[in-house]
Amino acid sequence: MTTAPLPADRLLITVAPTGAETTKEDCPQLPTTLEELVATAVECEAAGAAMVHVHIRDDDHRPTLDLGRLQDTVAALREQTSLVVQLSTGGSVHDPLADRLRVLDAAPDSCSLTMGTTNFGDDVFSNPWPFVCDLYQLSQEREVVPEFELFDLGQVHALQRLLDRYGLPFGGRVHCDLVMGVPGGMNGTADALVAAVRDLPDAVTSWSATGIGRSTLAVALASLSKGGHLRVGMEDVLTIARGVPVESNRQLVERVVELGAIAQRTPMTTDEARSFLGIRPAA
Ligand code: KMH
Ligand code: ZN
Repeated sequence: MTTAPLPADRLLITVAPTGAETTKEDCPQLPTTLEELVATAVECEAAGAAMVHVHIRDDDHRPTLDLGRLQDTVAALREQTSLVVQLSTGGSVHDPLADRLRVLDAAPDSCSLTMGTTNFGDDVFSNPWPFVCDLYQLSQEREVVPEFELFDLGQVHALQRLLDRYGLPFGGRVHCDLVMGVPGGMNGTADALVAAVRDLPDAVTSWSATGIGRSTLAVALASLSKGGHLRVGMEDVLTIARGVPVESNRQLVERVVELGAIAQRTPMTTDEARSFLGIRPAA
């Protein structure tokens, strides 16, 4: 895999448009159908996103890991966009581990890979160590580039342990995403971000951060000031200001493009992102 060094002013923007937690009833503008997801992805690419983190829904708008739907989603996103397609292997807190492993059968460019179990509001997001190891080895075998999701400092440490045991991911790059402000995970503050970044393994080649809910701006600004990248989207935040609902994922992407411009960072193109993350060029 050839990876070109990019100027440090480039900013990787990942959009997480849907998630598994918000209902369509509570948020009718949430993209839950394939048509809505693709339309959102097209808009977000035009606005500056280079990667899409995907959760899908069934005909009743409920989270699903149905393999046929996942395959159709990957195909549609590849046809209509040039975004790096990252499928969530986190799914919802109710998904069995076996179904989450099977996500890789849909052959995405990238997959999320959470580095440990986290209390998740009133629920538990289960990621036992043997599951993490199985999923990582499967990603290497299938040549899918993982994004390591880090919800707390213990998971930063666990990433070192995983890399020591199984070596580098497919593509040779190590990209992490700090998911901050989940009730049960690390706090969504600049101080917590600095602590997590300080402890990242030396093998990490890039990292982004996202702040859940009200922590979104604090985390985005802290990430930019530490030279990190950004994830935004309606999976993570549903208000654009206190009490003001988000209208669309594009609105969130546009806002971080503006924040990036103030920090003199330019959104990466999708081709640049592929090279940067060690993902094969688009077919
Ligand atoms: N929906 C959460 C339980 C991921 O996508 O990998 C897990 C999650 C992380 O969203
Ligand atoms: Zn997710």
